[in-house]
Amino acid sequence: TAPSFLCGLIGSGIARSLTPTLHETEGRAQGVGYVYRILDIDSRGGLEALPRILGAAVEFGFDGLNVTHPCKQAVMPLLDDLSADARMLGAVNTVKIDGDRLTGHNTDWTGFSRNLEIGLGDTPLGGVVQLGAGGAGAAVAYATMKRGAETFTVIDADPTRSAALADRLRSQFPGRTVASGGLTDVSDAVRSANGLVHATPIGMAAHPGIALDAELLRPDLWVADVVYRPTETELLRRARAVGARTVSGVGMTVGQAVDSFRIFTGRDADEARMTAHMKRI
Ligand code: SKM
Repeated sequence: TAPSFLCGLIGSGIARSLTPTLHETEGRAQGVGYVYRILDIDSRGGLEALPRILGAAVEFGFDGLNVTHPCKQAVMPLLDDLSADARMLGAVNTVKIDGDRLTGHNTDWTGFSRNLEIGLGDTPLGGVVQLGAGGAGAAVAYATMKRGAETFTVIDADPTRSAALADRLRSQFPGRTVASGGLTDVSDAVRSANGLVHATPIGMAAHPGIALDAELLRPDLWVADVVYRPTETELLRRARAVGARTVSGVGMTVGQAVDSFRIFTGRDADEARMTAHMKRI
């Protein structure tokens, strides 16, 4: 008989997540049984319920869990082991369950890293400016540094938040040049950068618009977005219009699912098939 897998997503406000259908559709395409459940902490007592939900998943024989906001740090002390990168990043979005042994991984950064690789090939990243230092920001900054950004400037509307991320990156990547700033620093930073990573919620359907003055976009500036809905944000549209190379957020969402699928099942997911599915839903 074909193998079967039981997985899920723990977090808050996740009823409309696309991850369950990405996993289940890929499982079906591979001819294996695959059930992927939403385990929303909001209806189960909030963050305090996390140990209980995790324990229940182990008891019920789950193979693995994705973990999203606001549980990516809170889950860490509940695990037996962490991948080196998850430990370094200080965030877990994927938990592999083997019997009663729980191992934490992070596929947000691997997903974004491969997305950059697919989108930009082996073009050197050069100097990079990133807008947004929140949860997604930490993972994409880590990926960008790992892929060899020469210099890195992180900007956030809350400069204490960008300063904190910059401090973390300096200790993760000793010897590399990392700067931080607030919104008044955007123009100068973008003018002297080769690439722009956008990691704020602006551009999502609920937060329409663009996070910087579109006049700052230029043909020789590559632009990567983490926002994946809509698939073409205003930022990407304007960047493409001036002839810039663009990398869409769809790839990061698919990339984290591909990597989590492999961790949960030991099987490779078909990235092109998952991307096609993601664009259909
Ligand atoms: O890290 C991912 C997570 O694996 C799944 C997810 C979702 O489905 O909303 C969001 C991200 O945090």
